[in-house]
Amino acid sequence: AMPVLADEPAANAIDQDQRMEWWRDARFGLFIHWGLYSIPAGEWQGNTNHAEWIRHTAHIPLETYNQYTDEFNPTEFDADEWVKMAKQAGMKYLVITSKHHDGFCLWPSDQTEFDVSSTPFDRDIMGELKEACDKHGLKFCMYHSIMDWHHPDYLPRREWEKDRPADDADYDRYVTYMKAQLKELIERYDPAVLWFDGEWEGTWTHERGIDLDEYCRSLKPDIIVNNRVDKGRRGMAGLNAEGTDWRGDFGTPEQEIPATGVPGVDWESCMTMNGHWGYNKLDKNFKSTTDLVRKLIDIASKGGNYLLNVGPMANGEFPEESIERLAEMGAWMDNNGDSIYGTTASPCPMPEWGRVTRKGDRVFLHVFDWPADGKLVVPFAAEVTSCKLLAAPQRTFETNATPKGLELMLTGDAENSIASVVELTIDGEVKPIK
Ligand code: H79
Repeated sequence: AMPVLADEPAANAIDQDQRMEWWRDARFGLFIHWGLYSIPAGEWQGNTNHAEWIRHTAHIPLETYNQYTDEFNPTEFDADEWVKMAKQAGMKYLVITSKHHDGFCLWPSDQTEFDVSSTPFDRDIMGELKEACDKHGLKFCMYHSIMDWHHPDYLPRREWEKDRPADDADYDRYVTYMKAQLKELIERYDPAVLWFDGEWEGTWTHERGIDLDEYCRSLKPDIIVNNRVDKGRRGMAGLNAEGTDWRGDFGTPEQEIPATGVPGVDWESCMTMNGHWGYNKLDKNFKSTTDLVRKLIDIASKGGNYLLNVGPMANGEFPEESIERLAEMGAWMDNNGDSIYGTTASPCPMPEWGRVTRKGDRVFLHVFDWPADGKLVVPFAAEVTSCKLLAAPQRTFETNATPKGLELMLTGDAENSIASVVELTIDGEVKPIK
């Protein structure tokens, strides 16, 4: 056979820009952390600050934690309801924990008994969600933890683990298990994204990352994989270290938003609505809808995606506070989503009054602080052909070119207290002014 040239793409490799097209347009997705940990709901022996890490943070013995499989019975679970809430919020994709660090599988896996088929709720949760996503036009995606505190072959052990003997553990055998599971997930549920996590432990290596990335791609050539498949991620900032050709299609800032855009790099900030990923019954410290929408705008203005989390309860329902916020974000998105979907990063420095996004010949000004005197300076020079409110296009405004930038003469009150979006149509270039 002909030798394959080093710079020749694999036969099944699909161009990255092509694979990432829907993802870049989507901008807004729902993260779901759900598993056995939703049953203790954050509480263990009087301590109430736990969540999806509860087995680790409360040092729960394996045999004790395993007993939650007898209790997992989310009779109120309705995949259609969940997906409809995401859709109405304006989200374009959904990422759910097929398996978190505790090792429990939310689909009936042929590879383990530690799965939903060993619970009273013997239903294919992943299958139901995939079907609902297809029905409502959302991309169905999966989070899958590399770290696994349950599998006998996973290494290393935590220092407090006394009940999972390490003597006969074989990490290669664990990786074989994980790959067999991923084959099940890809073949049965066809996830658009695989969102890996728990890659930071010393047992996971760059070589293993390359192998896993190629394995997933061999099963589904257009799959999108996050950078946690490999070892490039640097801390919670989530972007890759420079100097190595790390695998993964996008960076993963966690609970933070980059200070500026990152030209040429795809990234997605994942964030909680309150202070936990998994359900915590006492955590009522929810961000306001205004805060959440402005985070989405801030992220879009920097060219990133926002993956916003909900931690459903053990009965299968979303917490009331999450339902409210999704609905309220949706109300803003209904009128203003055109300024988010399919946009690219701001063409100018970040102004004090808000944020800026762009789509072709249109520039969107997200005004957080509506000026009392009506004067708004946008730090770029451009030929403006129209200037109006996106959600109330009958309200048009005058613009003047000044040395500091384009000056808008806003009239009337803010259209929306979260963010009023002014839509500019531009003829020709947009020249930023520093
Ligand atoms: O699934 C949610 C959390 O349970 C999980 N990721 C999100 C999406 C999560 N795992 N760990 N953490 C969050 C915080 C862990 C931080 C650390 Fe590290 C791991 C500190 C040291 C090792 C990451 C890697 C940050 C620095 C190095």
